[in-house]
Amino acid sequence: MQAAYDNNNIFAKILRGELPCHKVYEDEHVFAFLDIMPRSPGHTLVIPKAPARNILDIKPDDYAHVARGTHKIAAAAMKAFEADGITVQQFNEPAGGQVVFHLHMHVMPRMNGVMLLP
Ligand code: DGP
Repeated sequence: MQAAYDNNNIFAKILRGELPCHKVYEDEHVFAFLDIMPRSPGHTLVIPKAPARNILDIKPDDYAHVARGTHKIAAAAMKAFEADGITVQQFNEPAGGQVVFHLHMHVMPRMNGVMLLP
């Protein structure tokens, strides 16, 4: 069984305005900001405002908002960075590569010839 949602995770603190971030987008349901360790120019994280540890925890309706937000950010990032493509990535639980336990979608613009950083 997976752990319960922790209200003190870093992204919950960013949502509450307790920690700074570079905000990219916000609406009623989602919040987007630049990743502090970017793996590509414009690497953005899209998170639900609803408390959800990861995809295994989120309600379908809340996940639909995340999908909509990710779709919007991907299209905007393609334009803003004149990208040739976009990588969307998401990790769940430590075994799945998750480090911060508030669901987040990585949106990484890709330019031909520019490698994703590790
Ligand atoms: P993961 O849970 O594996 O998807 O990795 C968490 C990502 O969150 C990683 O790319 C770095 C980013 N990150 C961690 N702490 C902060 C922070 O305080 N601010 C921002 N903007 N990004 C963070």
